[in-house]
Amino acid sequence: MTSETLPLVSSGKVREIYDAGDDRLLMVTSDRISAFDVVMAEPVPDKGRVLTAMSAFWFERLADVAPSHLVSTDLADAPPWAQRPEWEGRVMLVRRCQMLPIECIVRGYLSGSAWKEYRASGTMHGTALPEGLQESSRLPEPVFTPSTKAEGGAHDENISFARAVALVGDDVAERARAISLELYRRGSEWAAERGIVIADTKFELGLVDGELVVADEVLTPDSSRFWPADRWQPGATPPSFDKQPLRDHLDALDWGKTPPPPPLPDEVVSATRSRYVEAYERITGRRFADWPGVGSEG
Ligand code: Q0N
Repeated sequence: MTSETLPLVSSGKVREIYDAGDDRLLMVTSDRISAFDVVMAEPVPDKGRVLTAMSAFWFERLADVAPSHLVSTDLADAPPWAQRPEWEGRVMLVRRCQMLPIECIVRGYLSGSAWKEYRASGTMHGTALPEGLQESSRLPEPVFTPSTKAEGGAHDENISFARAVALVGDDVAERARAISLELYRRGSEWAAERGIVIADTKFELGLVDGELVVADEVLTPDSSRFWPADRWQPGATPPSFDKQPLRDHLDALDWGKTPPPPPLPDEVVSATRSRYVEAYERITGRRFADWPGVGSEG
């Protein structure tokens, strides 16, 4: 089967999803990287494997909080048309679920759009926060701040919990919030003990036979803000654990942050790759070299 006839279901900035039959999907995570919402021309080698391996680690580790959509990361379990050596280590065979039409965001620190809102009005997601917080301050407790997908590439739109209830129902909304908060609590505590602050994160949940399952990717640098714990301090913007070499490079250029992206020097690509691998090894305690496909030139 040629690429034109692969059963593509969706193609995103960094990931393709294929219909694997039998109520299964095959998610293939690429090595593409974006900065300031623009996808760079050069891939970051092994980034797709790092994201896949890290999600698989969390799905397993957090399975007692909620079941996940993950069936297998073994390429041998994928359909015959998927047996491409370059996909080794970056595929997830998953259960097809009915995705909730909300993004389940949890924030533990005041950053990004939440910091901008607080600075302007003393609130986060419309709710008052204590006075005196600074950029990057740790919140008194993690907060569930759901959003919906905006149309046509616009940014996501914050929604109230009441609006989430209207979209998915009382019971599902409450379970989604409880699961999201617990995943964040457990994951961020684990990561913090290993020198990585997870400032905030986005979960995508779905339903299978009436049961909520964790879909998409989980607690990766692409779905979360990762900060080096030793660089965190209230009142400053910590560097991104994974993308800072890339951002520093782009900031030094006179680039308008609109396509086309500037070409990336090898050193920037290589430094960025190292940060992803380091995040994986710190969080999992496993050697990335042991993950399928690593070093196989795929
Ligand atoms: C799915 N995406 C892209 C929401 C979707 N396990 C699943 N079952 C059914 N559908 C999907 C999954 C997964 N994972 C995921 N598309 C379909 C991810 N997001 C993008 C943003 O909007």
